[in-house]
Amino acid sequence: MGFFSKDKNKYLHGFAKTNDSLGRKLRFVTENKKQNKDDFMEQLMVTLIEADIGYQTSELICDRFFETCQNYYYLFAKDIMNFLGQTFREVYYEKEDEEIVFNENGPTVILMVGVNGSGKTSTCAKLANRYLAEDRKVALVAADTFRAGAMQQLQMWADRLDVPCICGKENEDPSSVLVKGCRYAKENDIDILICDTAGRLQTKVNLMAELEKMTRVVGKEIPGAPHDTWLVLDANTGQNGLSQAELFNEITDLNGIILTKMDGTSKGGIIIAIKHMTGLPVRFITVGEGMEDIQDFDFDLYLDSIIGDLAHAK
Ligand SMILES: Nc1nc2c(ncn2[C@@H]2O[C@H](COP(=O)(O)OP(=O)(O)O)[C@@H](O)[C@H]2O)c(=O)[nH]1
Ligand SMILES: [Mg+2]
Repeated sequence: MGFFSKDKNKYLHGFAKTNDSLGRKLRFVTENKKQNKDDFMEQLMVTLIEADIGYQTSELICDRFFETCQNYYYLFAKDIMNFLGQTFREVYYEKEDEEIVFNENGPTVILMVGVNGSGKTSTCAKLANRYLAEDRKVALVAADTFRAGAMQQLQMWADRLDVPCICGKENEDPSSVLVKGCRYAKENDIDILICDTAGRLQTKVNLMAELEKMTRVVGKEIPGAPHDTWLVLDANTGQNGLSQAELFNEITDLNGIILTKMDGTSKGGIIIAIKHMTGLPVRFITVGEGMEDIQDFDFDLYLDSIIGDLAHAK
């Protein structure tokens, strides 16, 4: 199977927990499979749902699996795992992942959105660190003006990274800070402008109006901006993460997810559910509180970490 051939040394430690919960349970189910198809299907559904894959996505995975693997009872566990892996892959890639958009004619503006505590501010710093390592000129914008502490937090990261941070005053309109950030970026030949925003849980109408305004003002300053709007989601919120993704995707033009705290107790199944339900790819995962604890998301490695061991078994 081609998709299990990746270098094991590149194993993402952030997926260890996913492997432990989903992988271990899938292994148990396939090694102790029920002969009755309905019973086996139920076992499989429960395992997938418990791993945060969500009801609709789990149902689709089961349907597809049984279409291609009718004789499952007579197969080895490793072959069933391979079939399951193929099914995960099919469901994930039903919609192709779009590439990250970079602006060729000026600063690329990245807007980070998401609820409070999801990891936006620290992820801004991790991304900045990463783009700096790619020799890009980076600046940060602290547009979370609702808490002075939030701006200070980003400023502290900026100092450590030695990148400029454009801050507003407490309670200043976040859009006006974004405008300042965009102007700074244009005047200083910044390649990547990473904008932290507030994550207040508020009414859908207010949130929509605020995001709409932020998007509009940056677009006026820099054509095409924001080039990327990424939803930052705490992987440990499980099914609630899927609801957040659906809500934000409905009210703003998202083009990716950053899944944080994958080093926590996350079950990781949410990745497949989000992609299936919203079409949004996971761009990065974060696996700790350090500046370097960010990784590209690679679906093949993710899949390998869940089911690779058994699928590779002789
Ligand atoms: N263990 C762990 N903690 C994280 C990760 N990402 C963020 N955090 C922590 O989560 C908390 C909230 O993060 P913050 O960036 O302030 O979230 P914000 O409110 O969305 O801006 C902080 O204590 C972060 O250090 C991660 O990948 N792993
Ligand atoms: Mg913050």
